[in-house]
Amino acid sequence: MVSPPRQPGPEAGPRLPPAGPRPALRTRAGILALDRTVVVGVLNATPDSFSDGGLHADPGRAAATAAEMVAKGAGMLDLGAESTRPGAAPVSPEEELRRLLPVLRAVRAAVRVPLSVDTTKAAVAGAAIAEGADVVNDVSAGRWDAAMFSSCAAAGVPIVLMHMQGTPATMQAEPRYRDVVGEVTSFLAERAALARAAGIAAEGIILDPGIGFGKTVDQSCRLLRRLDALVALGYPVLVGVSRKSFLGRLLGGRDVGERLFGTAAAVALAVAGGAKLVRVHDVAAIHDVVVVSEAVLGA
Ligand code: HH2
Repeated sequence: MVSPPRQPGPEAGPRLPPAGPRPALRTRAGILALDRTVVVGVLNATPDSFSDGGLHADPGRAAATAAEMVAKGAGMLDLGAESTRPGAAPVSPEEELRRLLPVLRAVRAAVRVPLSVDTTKAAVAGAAIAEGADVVNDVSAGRWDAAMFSSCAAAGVPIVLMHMQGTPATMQAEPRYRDVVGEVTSFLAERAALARAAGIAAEGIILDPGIGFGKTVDQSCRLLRRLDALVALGYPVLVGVSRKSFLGRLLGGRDVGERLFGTAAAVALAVAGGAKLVRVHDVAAIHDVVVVSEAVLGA
């Protein structure tokens, strides 16, 4: 005899958050709904990014990749022109703009999804906004340029606030925390409060634990495991795990190009933990990971 299917009870496991006001990001390009996790495609116009360095410096090629990423499921694209990989040297604002603007213009003409610009410099952010960028992604959370929050507030542009211990040149030397989840969460709560005090709307703030930015493998895993602590602050959370070195270390020294399954596992768990945006290089594969993760969480 076939037993009847079990009805899921309240004890059935983690679920999507209860219906409330629909989470959304207000950008100049319109409202980006966040009730489904958004796949953010990474496009680096850098010669030296750890995984796609040199691939998208040509505007025509970048625009073609951007269109393909959108066709494969990216809801937003993140354009960077200064690498933040461990050990990376800083570049001048002039050099950053020289790399970024031709690529941004070509990508802007090719796709309609919101574009974020990955920069810590207010002058670069301002020039990118003037050329059509919709979001600023600041891995320093506004600490490295005193004008960053006021520029975003004046332009009415949302900002991603990311946690980092140290600087890219030094951050992986010896990261130390007493309580990595507590410290990252309170740092981001404080930066969000300062951003709001500078005039950035609450619907214009996204928080990011900064996986791999001054974190050991264990600390990165712990932050992913306890993403709920960050989600509880009430802002959308973005997670960037794509191809990162903590995955390579967990997988016995896998190269950057061999970390897709590791990335997929980390993304699935980030979605389960409440991430609303996932920043990735492999858009098509991770789009599938997100769709299946959400279907299971919502069942
Ligand atoms: N990771 C990287 C760069 N920018 N921004 C946010 N908000 N979160 C991240 O986790 C994050 C980020 C590093 O990845 P990538 O851009 O591929 O490399 P590089 O910094 O070498 O350009």
